[in-house]
Amino acid sequence: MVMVTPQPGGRLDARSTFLLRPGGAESNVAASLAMLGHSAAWASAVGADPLGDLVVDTLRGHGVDVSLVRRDPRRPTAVYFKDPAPTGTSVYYYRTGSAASALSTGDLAAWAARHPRVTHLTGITPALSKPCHDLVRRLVHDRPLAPSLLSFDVNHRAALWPDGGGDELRALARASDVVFVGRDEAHTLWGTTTAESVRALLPEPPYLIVKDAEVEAVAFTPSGTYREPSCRVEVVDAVGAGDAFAAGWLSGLLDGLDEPERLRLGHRLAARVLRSPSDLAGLSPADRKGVGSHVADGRPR
Ligand code: KDG
Repeated sequence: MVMVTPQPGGRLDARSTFLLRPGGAESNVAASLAMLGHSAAWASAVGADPLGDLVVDTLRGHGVDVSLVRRDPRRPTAVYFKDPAPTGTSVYYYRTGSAASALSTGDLAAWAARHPRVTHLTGITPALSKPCHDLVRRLVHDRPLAPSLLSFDVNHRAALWPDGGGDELRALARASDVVFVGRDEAHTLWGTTTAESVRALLPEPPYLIVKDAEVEAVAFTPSGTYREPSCRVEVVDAVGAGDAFAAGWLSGLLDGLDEPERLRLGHRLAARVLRSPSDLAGLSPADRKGVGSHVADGRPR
Protein backbone atom coordinates (compact mmCIF):
# COMPACT_ATOMS: atom_id res chain seq x y z
CA MET A 1 0.00 0.00 0.00
CA VAL A 2 0.85 3.65 -0.02
CA MET A 3 0.75 5.13 3.46
CA VAL A 4 -0.35 8.75 3.73
CA THR A 5 0.90 10.43 6.92
CA PRO A 6 0.36 14.01 8.06
CA GLN A 7 3.66 15.83 8.58
CA PRO A 8 5.01 15.31 12.11
CA GLY A 9 2.81 17.02 14.66
CA GLY A 10 -0.14 17.26 12.26
CA ARG A 11 -3.51 15.49 12.26
CA LEU A 12 -5.54 14.15 9.36
CA ASP A 13 -7.41 17.35 8.58
CA ALA A 14 -7.63 20.20 6.08
CA ARG A 15 -4.55 21.95 7.54
CA SER A 16 -2.18 19.03 7.02
CA THR A 17 0.42 18.46 4.42
CA PHE A 18 1.09 14.81 3.80
CA LEU A 19 3.95 12.45 3.25
CA LEU A 20 3.60 9.41 0.95
CA ARG A 21 5.57 6.29 1.81
CA PRO A 22 5.05 2.56 1.26
CA GLY A 23 3.11 0.96 4.12
CA GLY A 24 1.98 -2.57 4.86
CA ALA A 25 3.01 -5.20 7.33
CA GLU A 26 4.67 -7.68 4.95
CA SER A 27 6.56 -5.02 2.98
CA ASN A 28 7.77 -3.53 6.29
CA VAL A 29 9.20 -6.91 7.30
CA ALA A 30 10.81 -7.37 3.87
CA ALA A 31 12.31 -3.86 3.96
CA SER A 32 13.74 -4.32 7.46
CA LEU A 33 15.29 -7.67 6.57
CA ALA A 34 16.76 -6.24 3.37
CA MET A 35 18.20 -3.22 5.20
CA LEU A 36 19.77 -5.63 7.70
CA GLY A 37 21.52 -7.26 4.73
CA HIS A 38 19.39 -10.37 4.24
CA SER A 39 18.11 -11.39 0.85
CA ALA A 40 14.40 -10.50 0.96
CA ALA A 41 11.75 -10.44 -1.74
CA TRP A 42 8.27 -8.96 -1.39
CA ALA A 43 5.57 -10.81 -3.37
CA SER A 44 2.46 -8.71 -3.96
CA ALA A 45 0.58 -6.60 -6.51
CA VAL A 46 0.27 -2.86 -7.03
CA GLY A 47 -1.44 -0.80 -9.71
CA ALA A 48 0.26 0.27 -12.93
CA ASP A 49 0.03 3.79 -11.50
CA PRO A 50 2.42 6.36 -9.97
CA LEU A 51 1.58 5.13 -6.45
CA GLY A 52 2.61 1.64 -7.52
CA ASP A 53 5.90 3.13 -8.79
CA LEU A 54 6.38 4.84 -5.44
CA VAL A 55 5.95 1.57 -3.54
CA VAL A 56 8.16 -0.48 -5.86
CA ASP A 57 10.91 2.15 -6.20
CA THR A 58 11.11 2.82 -2.47
CA LEU A 59 11.24 -0.84 -1.53
CA ARG A 60 13.86 -1.47 -4.19
CA GLY A 61 15.81 1.43 -2.68
CA HIS A 62 15.75 -0.40 0.66
CA GLY A 63 17.26 -3.44 -1.07
CA VAL A 64 14.07 -5.50 -1.40
CA ASP A 65 13.81 -7.78 -4.44
CA VAL A 66 10.61 -6.53 -6.11
CA SER A 67 10.69 -8.82 -9.13
CA LEU A 68 7.68 -10.76 -7.76
CA VAL A 69 5.52 -7.63 -7.55
CA ARG A 70 2.80 -7.82 -10.19
CA ARG A 71 1.69 -4.54 -11.79
CA ASP A 72 -2.07 -4.62 -12.37
CA PRO A 73 -3.28 -2.30 -15.16
CA ARG A 74 -6.95 -2.65 -14.08
CA ARG A 75 -6.78 -2.02 -10.35
CA PRO A 76 -5.26 0.79 -8.26
CA THR A 77 -2.56 0.60 -5.62
CA ALA A 78 -4.13 0.37 -2.15
CA VAL A 79 -3.84 3.40 0.13
CA TYR A 80 -4.08 3.95 3.84
CA PHE A 81 -4.09 7.12 5.91
CA LYS A 82 -2.74 7.53 9.43
CA ASP A 83 -4.27 9.98 11.88
CA PRO A 84 -1.84 10.39 14.78
CA ALA A 85 -4.08 11.59 17.62
CA PRO A 86 -2.57 12.16 21.09
CA THR A 87 -4.62 9.21 22.37
CA GLY A 88 -3.20 6.84 19.69
CA THR A 89 -2.96 6.58 15.93
CA SER A 90 -6.06 5.69 13.90
CA VAL A 91 -5.81 4.22 10.41
CA TYR A 92 -8.21 4.53 7.45
CA TYR A 93 -8.02 1.98 4.63
CA TYR A 94 -8.82 2.48 0.93
CA ARG A 95 -8.01 -0.98 -0.34
CA THR A 96 -11.28 -2.55 -1.54
CA GLY A 97 -10.80 -3.50 -5.20
CA SER A 98 -7.06 -2.75 -5.02
CA ALA A 99 -4.42 -4.61 -7.01
CA ALA A 100 -3.29 -6.45 -3.86
CA SER A 101 -6.84 -7.58 -3.10
CA ALA A 102 -6.79 -9.49 -6.42
CA LEU A 103 -3.80 -11.64 -5.43
CA SER A 104 -4.79 -15.27 -5.82
CA THR A 105 -3.56 -18.84 -5.94
CA GLY A 106 -2.66 -18.10 -9.57
CA ASP A 107 0.30 -16.10 -8.22
CA LEU A 108 1.80 -19.07 -6.39
CA ALA A 109 3.78 -20.73 -9.19
CA ALA A 110 6.10 -17.72 -9.57
CA TRP A 111 6.66 -17.54 -5.82
CA ALA A 112 7.37 -21.27 -5.44
CA ALA A 113 10.09 -21.05 -8.09
CA ARG A 114 12.11 -18.81 -5.70
CA HIS A 115 12.56 -21.45 -2.96
CA PRO A 116 12.65 -19.05 0.01
CA ARG A 117 14.13 -20.27 3.30
CA VAL A 118 11.38 -18.42 5.16
CA THR A 119 7.96 -17.26 3.97
CA HIS A 120 6.37 -14.56 6.09
CA LEU A 121 2.61 -13.97 5.96
CA THR A 122 0.20 -11.97 8.06
CA GLY A 123 -3.43 -12.25 9.06
CA ILE A 124 -4.11 -9.04 7.14
CA THR A 125 -3.91 -10.61 3.66
CA PRO A 126 -6.70 -13.20 4.12
CA ALA A 127 -9.03 -10.39 5.21
CA LEU A 128 -8.65 -8.49 1.94
CA SER A 129 -10.82 -10.63 -0.36
CA LYS A 130 -11.95 -14.18 -1.04
CA PRO A 131 -9.09 -14.85 -3.54
CA CYS A 132 -6.57 -13.53 -0.98
CA HIS A 133 -8.12 -15.71 1.70
CA ASP A 134 -7.86 -18.78 -0.57
CA LEU A 135 -4.25 -17.89 -1.35
CA VAL A 136 -3.22 -17.67 2.31
CA ARG A 137 -5.10 -20.86 3.18
CA ARG A 138 -3.32 -22.69 0.37
CA LEU A 139 0.10 -21.34 1.46
CA VAL A 140 -0.45 -22.33 5.08
CA HIS A 141 -2.32 -25.61 4.79
CA ASP A 142 -0.91 -27.10 1.55
CA ARG A 143 2.66 -25.71 1.82
CA PRO A 144 3.40 -25.22 -1.90
CA LEU A 145 6.64 -23.43 -0.90
CA ALA A 146 7.92 -26.33 1.25
CA PRO A 147 10.43 -26.77 2.78
CA SER A 148 10.26 -23.00 3.38
CA LEU A 149 9.63 -22.25 7.06
CA LEU A 150 6.22 -20.59 7.36
CA SER A 151 6.08 -17.52 9.58
CA PHE A 152 2.69 -16.01 10.40
CA ASP A 153 2.02 -12.75 12.23
CA VAL A 154 -1.61 -12.79 13.40
CA ASN A 155 -1.86 -8.99 12.94
CA HIS A 156 -5.57 -8.79 13.69
CA ARG A 157 -7.11 -5.73 12.03
CA ALA A 158 -10.64 -5.44 13.40
CA ALA A 159 -11.72 -3.10 10.59
CA LEU A 160 -11.00 -5.84 8.03
CA TRP A 161 -12.80 -8.69 9.86
CA PRO A 162 -16.46 -7.68 10.29
CA ASP A 163 -17.24 -11.10 11.81
CA GLY A 164 -14.28 -11.17 14.17
CA GLY A 165 -11.86 -13.48 12.36
CA GLY A 166 -10.90 -15.38 15.52
CA ASP A 167 -11.60 -18.89 14.22
CA GLU A 168 -9.87 -18.37 10.89
CA LEU A 169 -6.82 -16.64 12.36
CA ARG A 170 -6.49 -19.43 14.91
CA ALA A 171 -6.68 -22.11 12.19
CA LEU A 172 -3.96 -20.33 10.18
CA ALA A 173 -1.77 -19.86 13.25
CA ARG A 174 -2.11 -23.50 14.31
CA ALA A 175 -0.83 -24.68 10.92
CA SER A 176 2.21 -22.31 10.80
CA ASP A 177 5.79 -22.94 11.94
CA VAL A 178 6.44 -19.55 13.55
CA VAL A 179 3.63 -17.46 14.99
CA PHE A 180 3.78 -13.90 16.31
CA VAL A 181 0.81 -12.64 18.28
CA GLY A 182 0.21 -9.80 20.72
CA ARG A 183 -1.16 -10.74 24.14
CA ASP A 184 -3.86 -8.06 23.69
CA GLU A 185 -4.90 -9.22 20.24
CA ALA A 186 -5.03 -12.82 21.46
CA HIS A 187 -7.32 -11.63 24.24
CA THR A 188 -9.58 -9.86 21.74
CA LEU A 189 -9.65 -12.80 19.36
CA TRP A 190 -9.70 -15.77 21.70
CA GLY A 191 -10.28 -14.48 25.22
CA THR A 192 -6.86 -15.65 26.48
CA THR A 193 -5.17 -13.63 29.23
CA THR A 194 -1.60 -14.93 29.55
CA ALA A 195 1.13 -16.12 27.19
CA GLU A 196 0.66 -19.60 28.64
CA SER A 197 -3.05 -19.58 27.84
CA VAL A 198 -2.25 -18.55 24.25
CA ARG A 199 0.14 -21.52 24.08
CA ALA A 200 -2.59 -23.82 25.38
CA LEU A 201 -4.81 -22.63 22.54
CA LEU A 202 -2.03 -22.88 19.92
CA PRO A 203 0.03 -25.92 20.94
CA GLU A 204 1.13 -26.89 17.41
CA PRO A 205 3.50 -24.18 16.07
CA PRO A 206 7.12 -25.08 16.91
CA TYR A 207 7.75 -21.38 17.60
CA LEU A 208 5.08 -19.24 19.21
CA ILE A 209 6.07 -15.71 20.22
CA VAL A 210 3.59 -13.85 22.41
CA LYS A 211 4.32 -10.13 22.69
CA ASP A 212 3.07 -8.23 25.69
CA ALA A 213 3.61 -4.64 24.50
CA GLU A 214 5.88 -2.76 26.90
CA VAL A 215 6.23 -5.71 29.30
CA GLU A 216 7.94 -8.67 27.59
CA ALA A 217 7.92 -11.20 24.79
CA VAL A 218 7.63 -14.91 25.51
CA ALA A 219 8.87 -17.52 23.03
CA PHE A 220 7.61 -21.09 23.26
CA THR A 221 10.12 -23.15 21.27
CA PRO A 222 11.26 -26.75 20.86
CA SER A 223 14.14 -26.06 23.27
CA GLY A 224 12.01 -24.45 25.97
CA THR A 225 10.27 -21.22 26.96
CA TYR A 226 12.15 -17.92 26.95
CA ARG A 227 11.06 -14.50 28.22
CA GLU A 228 12.74 -11.20 27.45
CA PRO A 229 11.60 -7.84 28.81
CA SER A 230 10.67 -5.13 26.30
CA CYS A 231 12.92 -2.07 25.88
CA ARG A 232 11.72 1.00 27.78
CA VAL A 233 10.93 3.71 25.23
CA GLU A 234 8.97 6.93 24.85
CA VAL A 235 6.35 5.81 22.28
CA VAL A 236 5.74 8.25 19.41
CA ASP A 237 3.76 5.89 17.14
CA ALA A 238 3.32 2.14 17.61
CA VAL A 239 2.31 1.28 14.02
CA GLY A 240 4.94 -0.95 12.43
CA ALA A 241 6.62 -1.96 15.70
CA GLY A 242 5.27 -5.51 15.42
CA ASP A 243 6.70 -5.80 11.92
CA ALA A 244 10.09 -4.62 13.15
CA PHE A 245 9.93 -7.18 15.97
CA ALA A 246 9.14 -9.97 13.50
CA ALA A 247 12.00 -8.84 11.23
CA GLY A 248 14.43 -8.82 14.16
CA TRP A 249 13.38 -12.28 15.32
CA LEU A 250 13.53 -13.71 11.79
CA SER A 251 16.92 -12.07 11.22
CA GLY A 252 18.15 -13.78 14.39
CA LEU A 253 16.75 -17.09 13.18
CA LEU A 254 18.48 -16.76 9.79
CA ASP A 255 21.74 -15.80 11.52
CA GLY A 256 21.56 -18.69 13.96
CA LEU A 257 21.26 -16.53 17.07
CA ASP A 258 20.05 -18.29 20.17
CA GLU A 259 16.47 -17.88 21.42
CA PRO A 260 17.00 -15.01 23.93
CA GLU A 261 19.06 -13.08 21.36
CA ARG A 262 16.33 -13.42 18.72
CA LEU A 263 13.86 -11.91 21.16
CA ARG A 264 16.28 -9.14 22.14
CA LEU A 265 16.91 -8.23 18.51
CA GLY A 266 13.15 -8.16 17.93
CA HIS A 267 12.72 -5.80 20.88
CA ARG A 268 15.57 -3.52 19.78
CA LEU A 269 14.20 -3.09 16.26
CA ALA A 270 10.65 -2.59 17.58
CA ALA A 271 11.96 0.12 19.93
CA ARG A 272 13.47 1.97 16.96
CA VAL A 273 10.04 2.14 15.28
CA LEU A 274 8.17 2.98 18.51
CA ARG A 275 10.39 6.04 18.98
CA SER A 276 9.63 7.44 15.51
CA PRO A 277 6.49 8.55 13.61
CA SER A 278 7.48 6.21 10.78
CA ASP A 279 6.41 2.54 10.33
CA LEU A 280 9.98 1.66 9.40
CA ALA A 281 13.34 2.35 11.03
CA GLY A 282 16.45 3.03 8.96
CA LEU A 283 18.60 -0.07 9.55
CA SER A 284 21.93 -1.41 8.39
CA PRO A 285 23.73 -4.77 8.64
CA ALA A 286 25.47 -3.42 11.76
CA ASP A 287 22.09 -3.55 13.53
CA ARG A 288 22.06 -7.34 13.44
CA LYS A 289 25.47 -7.57 15.06
CA GLY A 290 26.72 -6.82 18.54
CA VAL A 291 23.91 -8.71 20.26
CA GLY A 292 25.44 -10.82 23.00
CA SER A 293 26.94 -13.96 21.55
CA HIS A 294 26.47 -13.27 17.84
CA VAL A 295 29.57 -14.04 15.80
CA ALA A 296 30.59 -12.80 12.37
CA ASP A 297 29.81 -15.99 10.47
CA GLY A 298 26.26 -16.06 11.83
CA ARG A 299 26.72 -19.14 14.02
CA PRO A 300 25.77 -18.80 17.69
CA ARG A 301 28.57 -19.29 20.20
O1 KDG B 1 1.89 -3.42 11.01
C1 KDG B 1 1.82 -2.18 10.36
C2 KDG B 1 0.67 -2.27 9.44
O2 KDG B 1 -0.50 -2.30 10.15
C3 KDG B 1 0.61 -1.10 8.53
O3 KDG B 1 1.79 -1.00 7.79
C4 KDG B 1 -0.58 -1.16 7.65
O4 KDG B 1 -0.44 -3.38 6.78
C5 KDG B 1 -1.09 -2.53 7.34
C6 KDG B 1 -2.44 -2.83 7.76
O5 KDG B 1 -3.14 -3.40 6.96
O6 KDG B 1 -2.82 -2.50 8.86
